[in-house]
Amino acid sequence: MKNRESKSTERSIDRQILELFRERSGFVSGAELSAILKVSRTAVWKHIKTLRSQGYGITARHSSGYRLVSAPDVLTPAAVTAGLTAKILGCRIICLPETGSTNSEAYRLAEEGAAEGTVIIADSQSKGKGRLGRSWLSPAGVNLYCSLILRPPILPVDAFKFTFLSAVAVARAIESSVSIPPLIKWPNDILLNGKKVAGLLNEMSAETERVNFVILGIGVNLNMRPEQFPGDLRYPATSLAIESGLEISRLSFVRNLLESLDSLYTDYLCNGYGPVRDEWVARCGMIGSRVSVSVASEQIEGVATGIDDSGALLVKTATGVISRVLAGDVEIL
Ligand code: BT5
Repeated sequence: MKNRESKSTERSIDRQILELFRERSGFVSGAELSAILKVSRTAVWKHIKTLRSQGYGITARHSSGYRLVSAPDVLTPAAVTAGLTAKILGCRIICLPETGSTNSEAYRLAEEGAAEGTVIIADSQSKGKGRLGRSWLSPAGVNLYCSLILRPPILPVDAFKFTFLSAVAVARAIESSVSIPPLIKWPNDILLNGKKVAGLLNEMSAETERVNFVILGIGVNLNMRPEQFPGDLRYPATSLAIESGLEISRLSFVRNLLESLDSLYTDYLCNGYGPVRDEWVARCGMIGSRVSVSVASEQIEGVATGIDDSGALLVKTATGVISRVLAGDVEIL
């Protein structure tokens, strides 16, 4: 127990040092660091050495102190939380080098009582989950795979709203990384230049009248290369790097995403679902388009006219009948 506490104190000092470096762009003296962190100057030096061993470029100058010159694109709790202003999301961040599925891990932790706002991030997944038993390709070192635990005071019938909320958050985060506008495709895809760049998988635990928790599972292809995509994917797929030609910082992306999710979630708790719905509709690339929807063994073709209050897609067929589609796969024709 004591050992675990001292490890977490050590990590929190690492995080505070990174936060101080980010607040000041220049040098921070060893004396100042030791006064703020309430540790000896020798201890400060040890923490600087640890951060360097994790890939942080920190220069030391005798007369001026320490300065951060580069940070590795490695997802660690200290790096993700440094300077994060999110109020609810990210209260606890767990970064795993590999796991089966971040959703399964989050579900297990939520059942054990993990707090709302807990975030699980993995560098790679060996059993990344898509919908309906499909799998999500999750190679190491290039993308983002994360799951968040929320405990919203809602009825189970309202849980679908969280797929819409995370789609808007992912679209916002993509928009702040590249200059190509992302489009949302009902129910759980984000497209860039018409190709799938992110997928969402929300799961929940509920009783008849109460949601115990919701898991928001988010996978975003950030730096995946063309040769890493197999030829048999359901829809054309891509990554932010392929479309923009830029190397995307996973760290900046996940921080943007957590900030977006946090602000949308707090707004949802104060002002309800209306603003999320409006932004989702504005960002949805298929309203007014001809679509073909597979629902179980049935195929419905028509024009997507909108979504209803239960999140169902409304499709107007050639006969003028409006079909409500609650779940299915959509192809934009
Ligand atoms: C989804 O399912 O799009 C939901 C994906 C959610 C993944 C995240 S990662 C973090 C969290 N933990 C998990 O275990 N899951 C979530 P669906 O609409 O069913 O799409 C799955 C289909 O997309 C597959 O059958 C493939 O054809 C294709 N696919 C698989 N991996 C892909 C990738 N990385 N990029 C684009 N398409 C992919």
